[in-house]
Amino acid sequence: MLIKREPEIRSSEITPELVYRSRREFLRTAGVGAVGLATSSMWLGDDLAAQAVLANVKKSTYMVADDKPHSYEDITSYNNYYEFGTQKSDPARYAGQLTVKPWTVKVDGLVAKPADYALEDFIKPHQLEERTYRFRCVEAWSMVIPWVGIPLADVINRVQPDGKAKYVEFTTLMRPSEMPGLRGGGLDWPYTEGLRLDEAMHPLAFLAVGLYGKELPNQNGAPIRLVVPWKYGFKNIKSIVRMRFTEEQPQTAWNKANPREYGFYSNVNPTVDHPRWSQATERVIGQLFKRKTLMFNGYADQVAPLYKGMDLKKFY
Ligand SMILES: Nc1nc2c(c(=O)[nH]1)N[C@H]1C(S)=C(S)[C@@H](COP(=O)(O)O)O[C@H]1N2
Ligand SMILES: [Mo]
Repeated sequence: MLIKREPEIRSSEITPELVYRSRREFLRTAGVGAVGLATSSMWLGDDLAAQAVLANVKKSTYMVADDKPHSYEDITSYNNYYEFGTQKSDPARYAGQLTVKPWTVKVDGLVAKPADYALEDFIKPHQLEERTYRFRCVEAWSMVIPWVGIPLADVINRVQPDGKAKYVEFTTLMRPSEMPGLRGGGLDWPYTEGLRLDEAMHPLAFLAVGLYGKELPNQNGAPIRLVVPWKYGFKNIKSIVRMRFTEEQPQTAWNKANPREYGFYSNVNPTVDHPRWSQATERVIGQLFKRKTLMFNGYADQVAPLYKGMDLKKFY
């Protein structure tokens, strides 16, 4: 079923994977880090400017997965994005029709600088980096994905939550005319997620706007999505239109739909089974043998202190 092919690359695309790879190789051998490129304020709104910026970001050496990244084809054809349907192939088939430019993110709640931010004012080119993270879905499959984006903490520091804020809630776009899955899917739309503020400020928490040096494909959550690599995939909310800072723990779409199966924390934990299946192992997409699931998806050294003293069976 998962047939490996070369990624299909439109001739209009400036940075196919192979070019990207060789450029990365070049940058490494040339010892070049960040390459300063077009930084006009409309950079993400303009296809060419965005491609030029995204193809040349610095590669983070900071806490990345050691495995080889999955292919562009795997990452962009086997997706969960219920707004477009519940089949793994639905997002690739239907998300192309989603309009992602222009895009604004509303920041509100307990924050000093609430506003409707144009995406390009939210994501500064010089802060971009590539982070290759292991990704673990609660359905017990995993991939390794080279994201491009900025640390979530950078954005949070800029909008300045006030002293009372303890959580941040994220909301996905809800646009029935472009999202056929909103008619079903069993979730109470719009899709929402949340993090405790200290989790959100953790240096591993990331806002992705790109993948493999290109703009995020719609099926992966364009134009901006969350990546929290120590948590199950459903925490990684796509196509974010709102960030709200709160004192109370926000509700989350999956917890509302099935509180017994999906908790607020959703940390990857091989010792706490899902009520309907084990979390001890995972199927690595494209590989024959299962691998053992690691505590906090392999990021325990970095994130375990966030949960010190908590009963992780209770706070699942
Ligand atoms: N808005 C929204 N975000 C979402 C989902 C969704 O259905 N809607 N699915 C989640 C789940 S279950 C997973 S596993 C990941 C999948 O991300 P990927 O398709 O980029 O691998 O997105 C998460 N974010
Ligand atoms: Mo998932």
